[in-house]
Amino acid sequence: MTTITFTVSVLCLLPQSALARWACVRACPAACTCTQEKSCSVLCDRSGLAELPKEFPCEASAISLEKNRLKFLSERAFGTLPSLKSLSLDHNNISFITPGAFKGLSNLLELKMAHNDYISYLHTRAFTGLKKLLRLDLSDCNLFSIPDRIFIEQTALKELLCFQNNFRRIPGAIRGMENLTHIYLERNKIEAVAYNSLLGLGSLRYLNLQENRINVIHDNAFQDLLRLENFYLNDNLLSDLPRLAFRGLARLKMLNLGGNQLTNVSKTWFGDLVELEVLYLDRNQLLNIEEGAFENLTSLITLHLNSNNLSTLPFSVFQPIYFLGHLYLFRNPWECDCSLDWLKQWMESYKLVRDIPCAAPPSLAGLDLSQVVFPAVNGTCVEPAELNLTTASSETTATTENRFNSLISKLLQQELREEMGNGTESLRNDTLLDSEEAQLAAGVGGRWTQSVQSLLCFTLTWLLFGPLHLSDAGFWLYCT
Ligand SMILES: *C1O[C@H](CO)[C@@H](O)[C@H](O)[C@H]1NC(C)=O
Ligand SMILES: *[C@@H]1O[C@H](CO)[C@@H](O)[C@H](O)[C@H]1NC(C)=O
Ligand SMILES: *[C@@H]1O[C@H](CO)[C@@H](O)[C@H](O)[C@H]1NC(C)=O
Ligand SMILES: *[C@@H]1O[C@H](CO)[C@@H](O)[C@H](O)[C@H]1NC(C)=O
Ligand SMILES: *[C@@H]1O[C@H](CO)[C@@H](O)[C@H](O)[C@H]1NC(C)=O
Ligand SMILES: *[C@@H]1O[C@H](CO)[C@@H](O)[C@H](O)[C@H]1NC(C)=O
Ligand SMILES: *[C@@H]1O[C@H](CO)[C@@H](O)[C@H](O)[C@H]1NC(C)=O
Ligand SMILES: *[C@@H]1O[C@H](CO)[C@@H](O)[C@H](O)[C@H]1NC(C)=O
Ligand SMILES: CC(=O)N[C@H]1CO[C@H](CO)[C@@H](O)[C@@H]1O
Repeated sequence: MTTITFTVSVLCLLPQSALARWACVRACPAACTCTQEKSCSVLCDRSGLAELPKEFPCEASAISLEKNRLKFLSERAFGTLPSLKSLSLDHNNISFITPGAFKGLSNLLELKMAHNDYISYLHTRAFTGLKKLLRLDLSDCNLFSIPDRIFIEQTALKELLCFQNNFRRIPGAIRGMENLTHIYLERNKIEAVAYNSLLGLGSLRYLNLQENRINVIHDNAFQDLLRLENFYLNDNLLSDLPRLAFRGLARLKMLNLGGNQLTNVSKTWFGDLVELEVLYLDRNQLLNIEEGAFENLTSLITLHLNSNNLSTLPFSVFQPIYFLGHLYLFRNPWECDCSLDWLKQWMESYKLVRDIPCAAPPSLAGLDLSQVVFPAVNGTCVEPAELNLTTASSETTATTENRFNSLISKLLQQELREEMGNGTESLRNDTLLDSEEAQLAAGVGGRWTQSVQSLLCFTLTWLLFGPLHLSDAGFWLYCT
């Protein structure tokens, strides 16, 4: 019984698939290879074709004509191919598309025409008949603009690739295309994003505008992009953004503003970006980040602030603290004073931050923040300029630990003062670069030898805390 069923099913399928294979191959153009697997695909890449073949198999589901020398597409250039889903004309030399060239391809889903250096113009009816198109690739052509009504029939379009052309503005043709999910417009010459450039793009998840010349973004320009997840605005000429530029973009996961000319980060920009995971603000000229700027970024994992003009970073910028992940701060002129003490502690505690070279004070230039030891009096960081013996001796109510800390500080400080005079210069001597530096910090060459000082230090430690605390790194710094 099973044998019979098996035989029958083979008999039923065999003629059909054989017929299809025969039909696909029968009409195969001379320059092409045709194969019938699940569907009929016609491969004519690199065949030196200067003109389209006269006929394609009418079952054709995919046709590839990449890397030929095609110059011109006439009306109904491909005839009627109701099964055609995918057509690639990448890397040809097409300069003109006759209106109606694709008529007859009513089920085409994907059209690739990238890397045709001479397409500088498209007629309003260039894509007539392509009512089901989902993906259109016009990248690396030579387009300066496209007609506003060119996509009037392509209402289903999801992905539009137009990177590396000569657009000076965002094509008006995309306005209101509510099914678009991906727009690639990087490497054009776009100068502004107008309030209406991106209206009605409610499905958009990916927008790439990087490497343009955008210097102005109008108020509310992104207001309809409520589903946007990945947004590239990097490497443009932005020196400022509208107050509420990203209002409502609650699904945004990645925002790249790197490589612009921003000087301030406003606290109003990112208030709605509760899902943002990665924020790039690198390679700007940031001098200032407003308190609360990152306040609502409760999903943030990575923040790039490297290569800016930041000299300080108030702790309050990161409050409340939920920030977890990576913080990039290198290539900034950091002023390593007490206001960065919190950052140093972060570096040590969380290992999220690395590489914070100090540019100031001059005595610390070139050192990494992680190597700077801030003098502590009464348990809190004190600028060396403020440190003086009067202050230190007035702390009668200090706890034992504080007293110990400040006692050691005082001793060191007194010696340093005696040795180098006063002023911030002495901070240099509180810096531990390596063991040599540590010895300097302890005042080698001073009134005391290092060993006498160490002995005093250990003795004090022992007296006050017992041997346990000798393992404490903080005390080691003082004692070695
Ligand atoms: C200490 O500071 C005072 C006032 O700023 C200055 O006059 C003096 O020369 C300084 N001493 C040393 C040794 O640098
Ligand atoms: C491509 O087309 C342009 C203009 O139609 C022509 O100047 C150029 O020579 C062509 N290049 C090739 C390789 O055929
Ligand atoms: C979006 O696509 C769906 C089908 O995928 C279609 O019904 C709808 O009309 C399209 N939207 C627009 C604005 O054409
Ligand atoms: C940047 O912030 C500083 C200080 O808050 C302010 O003086 C300056 O005007 C701001 N600059 C811009 C371009 O917003
Ligand atoms: C953070 O979100 C709250 C609640 O949505 C809002 O009231 C506040 O203004 C936001 N903060 C900023 C800096 O936008
Ligand atoms: C940032 O620093 C660079 C080089 O250090 C300098 O040329 C530029 O003018 C600075 N920008 C601002 C806004 O201070
Ligand atoms: C030393 O400390 C006292 C008391 O806090 C303060 O009034 C004085 O200005 C300090 N001196 C220096 C040079 O900072
Ligand atoms: C040291 O700390 C104690 C208690 O925390 C405080 O009362 C005192 O004012 C502090 N002294 C100085 C000089 O800051
Ligand atoms: C002992 C020692 O190295 N002192 C140095 C402290 O810092 C000043 C300024 O950098 C130097 O001039 C001293 O030689």
